[in-house]
This record gives sequence, structure tokens and C-alpha cells, in this order.
Amino acid sequence: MPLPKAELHLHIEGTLEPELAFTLAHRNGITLPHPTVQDLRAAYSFTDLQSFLNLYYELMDVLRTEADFTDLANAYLTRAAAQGVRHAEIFFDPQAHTSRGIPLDTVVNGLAAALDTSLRDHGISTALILCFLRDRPASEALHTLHQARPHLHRISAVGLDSAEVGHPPQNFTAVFAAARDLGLRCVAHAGEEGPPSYIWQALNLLHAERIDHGIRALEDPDLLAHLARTQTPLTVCPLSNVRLRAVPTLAQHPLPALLDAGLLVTVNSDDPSYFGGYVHDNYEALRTHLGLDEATLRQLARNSFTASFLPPERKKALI
Ligand code: ES4
Ligand code: ZN
Repeated sequence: MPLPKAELHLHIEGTLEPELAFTLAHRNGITLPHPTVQDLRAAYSFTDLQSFLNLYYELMDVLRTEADFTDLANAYLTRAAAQGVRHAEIFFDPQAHTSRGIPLDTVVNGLAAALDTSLRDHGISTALILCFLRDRPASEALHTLHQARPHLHRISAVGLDSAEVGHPPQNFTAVFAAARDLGLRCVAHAGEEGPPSYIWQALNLLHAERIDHGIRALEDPDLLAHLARTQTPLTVCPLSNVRLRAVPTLAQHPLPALLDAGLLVTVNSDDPSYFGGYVHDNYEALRTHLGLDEATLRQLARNSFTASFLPPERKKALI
């Protein structure tokens, strides 16, 4: 049986499996540029983050209606339950939908229909994290935050994702300040492809409470010491890092070095449909390719609850 765990770094749009993409394309009268599921899967060969994002944004065009977003989230929650997930903090990318004419209400209401029944149907408590696309203007992010105001009771936090290099966290300082003023928690992708300075900016300027990826922290001893002292969680995604060539092989993944440095490391799946595995598959890959022992895997699963935004009582019940 997979260990009970929380998933803290999961893009719901990155759970779109090719089979569901074809079903939704058919339902919505869309022709995909890839004629078969096999052709589509063959396109899942990436050289870096941007090469993945190109396909990720292309394929989400099949998501049009509330029911599409509900089906997407239900498919994820069904798989997550089988992987031992008891709590999921789920990213979504509003601008990737509003920019192609899908109203934010459609996205949030569709996702919420699945999330609202998730504890009952799948034994998984959930939270939503609204991500801003860092490769689009900060003014658009601020507008998105404003559009989300009627839905804030459903949203726990804001995040920052998409193409990292050349789009530093400092560009979003005012947006994150506005989000904090609305009572939202803050996380940010940093140090996936970008330098350690982006992690410092996420901490000091955005007041990020968790760093998504953060693997390049290893290049800065002062940053490593800071992350260890403050026990700021990293949401690490091993299969993602290898597929996007941030790390050459699983055997060379820096997760053990981050643990040795005393950091609060968690294991997550990122975009599981694209990267070859869901969250338990990531744990198994660490066992197989890095030789992590049972005690370490258990510690990683415990860390996932510790690093979550769950209230202390549910945390205690789950750890
Ligand atoms: C993402 Cl792996 C990754 N990095 C940054 N942004 C993303 N959005 C979806 N997956
Ligand atoms: Zn991510």
C-alpha cells in the first residue's frame, strides 16, 4: 500500500491524460493536432521547461466547460486516492483559460464541483492555489486576482509558475502584497531552472511560505542554511526534473543532498500526465534509483503533511 501523503505541487492542467484530452476534444468539436493517443504520447519528449509548456498550453484548449474541469479534477482525485494521497493542494492557471475566452467562473466552479465532494468520494481533503503566469505582465496577474475576488472563499493561496528564466519574482512583489492583504497564503516556483537569487526574491519580496522546486538552492550555501534554519518547505518533483532536464538522471537527483542539508523536503508530481508518474510513482523512483530507505520515505511523507496549509488538528490526525 502506498504511504499516506499530501500532494503540494500539482498543476491540475498537468493531469490531463491523452485519453481524456481526446474525449473532451470530441465532446467540444475540437480537432487535436495529434491524430491518435499514441501520436500525442510520442510528443511528450521535452528538452526544457519551455518545450513542455508549449504542449501543456496547446492541449488545455480542450478544456471549455464547467463539466470539463469537473471531469479533469475527478480523474486526478481518483488516481491520487490510489497513490495514497489524503490531502491535495492543487494549482490552477486562470490566465491560461481566461486568455482564450474561458471565464474564470467556469474554471473555478468546475473544479469546485469535484473538490467539494472529494473528502467524501475519495478521502482526500483539498485546497486550491491560484497561480499567476510569470511570463505575462504583472498587471494581468493583478487583474486576475481582482477577478478571483468572488471565489476567494475557495482559494487558499497564490502561486507563481510558467517560464522562469527572465521572469524574476521581483516583478510580482505588488501582486503578492495584494494577495496577502486579501488573506491568501503565498508560494512560488523558484530555482527550477532559475538561479538561487530567484529563491531569495521569492522569500524576501513575495514572502513565499514554500518554494516550489527550489533544487538550485544547492548552489548557494547561505540560502541552504537559511532554508534549513527557517524550515521553509521545498516541494520537489523528481520525475519532472528529469523529464525537463533540470537534472540529468534520477540517480543524480539532488533530493538526498537537500535532506542532508536539513531542509524540509517534500515529494510531488508536478504535471503527472506529462512526466511519467503520479506522486507515489515519484516516491518509488526515489527508492529504486536513489536507494532511499523506508524510514526516509516515511519522513518525506510526514513532511508533506507538516508543509501543508492544513489546520493543526487535521495535520495531527494525518501525520
Ligand atoms: C510547470 Cl514544471 C512547471 N514549471 C513551471 N510552471 C509550470 N506550469 C505547469 N508546470
Ligand atoms: Zn510546477
